[in-house]
Amino acid sequence: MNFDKIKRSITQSVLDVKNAPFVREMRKACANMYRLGWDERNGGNVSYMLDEKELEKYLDTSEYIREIPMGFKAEKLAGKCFLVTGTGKYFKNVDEDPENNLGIIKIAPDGETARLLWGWEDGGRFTSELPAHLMSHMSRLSVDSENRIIMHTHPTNLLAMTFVHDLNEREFTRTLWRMITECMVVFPDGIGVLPWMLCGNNEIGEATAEKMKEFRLVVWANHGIYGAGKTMDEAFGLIETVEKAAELYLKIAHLPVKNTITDAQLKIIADGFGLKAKEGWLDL
Ligand code: 2HA
Ligand code: ZN
Repeated sequence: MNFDKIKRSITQSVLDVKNAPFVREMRKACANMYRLGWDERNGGNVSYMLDEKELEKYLDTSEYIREIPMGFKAEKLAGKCFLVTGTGKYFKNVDEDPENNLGIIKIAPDGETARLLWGWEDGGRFTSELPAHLMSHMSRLSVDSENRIIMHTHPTNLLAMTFVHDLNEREFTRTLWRMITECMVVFPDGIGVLPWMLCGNNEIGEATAEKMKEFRLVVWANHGIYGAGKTMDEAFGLIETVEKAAELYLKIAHLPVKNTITDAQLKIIADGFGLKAKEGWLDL
């Protein structure tokens, strides 16, 4: 045993993976998402790209428990480590039982195999939406090297809105921008929208990742939403704001509107915060 290994084994007896700050963030996020009613049963999934140096404080990243084939290639992520929610697992249970509901994987050099470093103690595996997650990580990293989180969930009001609103992404975003003054501040870059597609496969993963090159938010019509962020708070905050705006939309959609936020006012908000609304999405 070399010195590093001895040091790590001593530290590990003190530092428990399930209480590492990044695992705590994931436990808290899943608990909040469940509490908000966004993640019924096994709905939703989250992936968090970890800093390997930080992870090494808790476990030996060169040793793995088992290998799990991913069914797609993510060469650009070879060697990267992710904390991921498990397939068939309930967000409701993540906080009290992280070792069975979460896993930490390291993408093998072939880019097609996930090496399990920790978690899924009951023999479980990563979310069925791993293709959409890892492909979206690659897209976001290509435009923002600091992106770490991809979050998928089923927010109730947003889902309802996809049944009754035009799915044109410019119109969908503009409606939401008008619902709360804060929306322009939170997502001036707009929201991408995909039509209904079958979930859990590479095709929807590729379509989501394509949109993620342009947007941090991608709606899956009649299903849910994907959000991306540098931090758990950023991804969560984006989705939370969209969901609140969708709730307002549903409360007023059937009523005669007497006051609204105009496009000129949306521009004032963007200017006031030093932001730029997505090019061509305001009618000025
Ligand atoms: O894994 O949300 O999209 C549960 C889902 C699938
Ligand atoms: Zn889903």
